[in-house]
Amino acid sequence: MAEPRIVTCSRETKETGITVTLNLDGSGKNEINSGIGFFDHMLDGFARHGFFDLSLTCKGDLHVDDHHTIEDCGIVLGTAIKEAIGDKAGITRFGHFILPMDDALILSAVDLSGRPYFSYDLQFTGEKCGEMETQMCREFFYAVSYSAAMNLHLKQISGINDHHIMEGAFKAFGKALDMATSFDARINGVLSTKGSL
Ligand SMILES: [Mn+2]
Repeated sequence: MAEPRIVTCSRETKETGITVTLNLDGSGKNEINSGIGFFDHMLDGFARHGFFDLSLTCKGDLHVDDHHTIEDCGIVLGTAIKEAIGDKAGITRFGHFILPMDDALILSAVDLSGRPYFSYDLQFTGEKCGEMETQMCREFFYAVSYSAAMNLHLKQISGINDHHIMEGAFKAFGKALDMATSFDARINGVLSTKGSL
């Protein structure tokens, strides 16, 4: 295989300071410190099940709320994904997974098309999981999808427990992205009728 696809991205604003190092060809080991325990737990599931090595540190304005921290982590992670996949030569491009987690069944489908599109259909009943607002799940994945310029669909097929629904979504996304970023020896160059993505 070619060199591992590793990038580091940083972003500094008055609201957050974030550094992400992502290795698409990793083993799932990760070190996540966003300041929000539940969100760290979600990113651990994404990295572990996508076999991405991920380190993320964020110093955010959590005295306000969790909004800027989670949204901005999505922006930086999406940027890292975009940079790490590079010219997309030889990769599968499409990925999908249906992940069961107890009561929850979550579908994730991605196309690393270069055209951002986001479709989201998760329904939470509570306002929070730990210190993470459930409505920030949508903001996070929206930020990832447009920063990475990917088409991302997340759909809840079933589910009752908010923790399971959200964790199922992060893991399903990791699995789908792992598939989309994987190399296929049959692919010569970029897999597109247009010749580039
Ligand atoms: Mn859990």
